[in-house]
Parts: sequence; C-alpha cells; structure tokens
Amino acid sequence: MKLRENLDRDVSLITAWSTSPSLEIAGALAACPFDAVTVDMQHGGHDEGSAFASMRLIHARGKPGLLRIPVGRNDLASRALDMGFEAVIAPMVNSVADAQEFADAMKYPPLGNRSWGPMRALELHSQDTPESYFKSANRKTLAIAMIETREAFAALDDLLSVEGIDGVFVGPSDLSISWSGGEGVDPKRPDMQDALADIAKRTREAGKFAAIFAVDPASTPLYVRMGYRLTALNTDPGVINAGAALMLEMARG
Ligand code: 3PY
Ligand code: MG
Repeated sequence: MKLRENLDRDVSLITAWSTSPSLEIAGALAACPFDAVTVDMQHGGHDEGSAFASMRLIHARGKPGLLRIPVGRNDLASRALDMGFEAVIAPMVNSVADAQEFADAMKYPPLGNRSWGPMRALELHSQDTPESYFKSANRKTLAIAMIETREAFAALDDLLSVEGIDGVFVGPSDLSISWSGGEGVDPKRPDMQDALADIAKRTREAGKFAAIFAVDPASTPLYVRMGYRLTALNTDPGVINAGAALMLEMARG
C-alpha cells in the first residue's frame, strides 16, 4: 500500500476528488497524473456500489484510493478498508469521543475494534497475506479526522493524541463558516490563515500528517509551505470546467 509510504517520504501529494458516481469519471481521474483519488460519499453522489467499484478502477491505474464517509458513518469506514481503500477521511470530528469512535472502526485490536474481513483488500493488495495484512493494516491504512469547526481546532492537541488517528484533514469551507460564527463561506478567509498554519505545525510536531482541501488550486503552494503533505485539488466538476475553459481559450485564441 502506497499512501503511507509516500506520506512518510514527506513529499507533497495531490489527490483528485471524485464526486460524480460515474465509474468512467473516477477512472478518468485515476488516469490523470494525480498521486491518489479520493471518493466522496459525504457531499459527492457516490453510493457504496459506485464507491467500491471506483476503488477497483483507481487501483487498476496504480493509485491509492481514499474514501470520505458521511458524518458519523463509521460502519462505512471499516467497510471502505475491506474494499481496498488505503485511507478514510471522517468529516466533522469535533471531540475526542468522535475521534475515538472513528479510530475504533479503523483499527484492529488492540488499537480499536475493526472486525476481520478484508477479502477485497487482499485481492487488490495481493502482496499481502492475511497474516501480513493483519500485522501491518493498523499502520498502513490511515484514519484521517477532519478539522472543520472552531471546536475541533480548540481540541486539536487532544484529537492528535488519539493513538488510532493518523492525520487530520482541514475542510476550510466548513471551518470558515464556524470561524465566522455562521456569517458566510470563504475558504480563503485572511483571518483563518494563521490557524491553518498552526494546524499543520502542531500536527507535524505530534508526528502525524496534515491534509487540506484546496478550493483554489493556487492555494496549494501556500499550504505546502505551511507543512501540509496532502492537498485535495477541487472536485471532478472543477477539473472538467477548468479543462474546458483552458481548451476553449486555446481554441478561440
Ligand atoms: C470543507 O472545506 O468543509 C470540506 O469539507 C472540503 O471538502
Ligand atoms: Mg466540510
């Protein structure tokens, strides 16, 4: 499994973000030179069928797959790992209890209480035997908790101290709603930037990795300088629109 290895090399990775429940589009994203593909079941249109079938296409292109579950759907977190996803992103993790419940679903004992049954994962990651998968899964598969409220930001150090949490993922849009007390959505709010840098710094100091969603691709270099190791680059409609705009501009001169 590649994602953990690549994150440990401390390079900056970019994941595509699949929201359309179309296998063709998920496969097309995996064929682009992204480092990984994230399948979104929170705000994306994916159901279990399209998400799990997408994982096969992502794997066929040699890419790691991540899955974002809907809020609190920790049953889907274990299932995603069983289906070969290398990481699960849990939205709205606001307390140690939220983080612990998520980690419990993601990790085998003694760290958590994930139940055994990774048949599809073993088929995709065929270098593993059941025994080697069991021994390495707690380290190689990643539980990523989203920081997207002031409450989560205030609890960051405690969330990072939950052993089964491998990293955090900032949702700057939701965080901006919480930051502004519900006044509006602005993922690039100037008064939030120090907090974003602080999250990356404290996460790194805790020996874990920080990821973030880049609504604007041009924010990515700034996030990388802050210390984020994984950036999600907008969504599949965003990629299609940007590609169309560029090609039309070239065509029309
Ligand atoms: C947010 O910015 O709130 C996100 O969840 C990004 O997907
Ligand atoms: Mg969000």
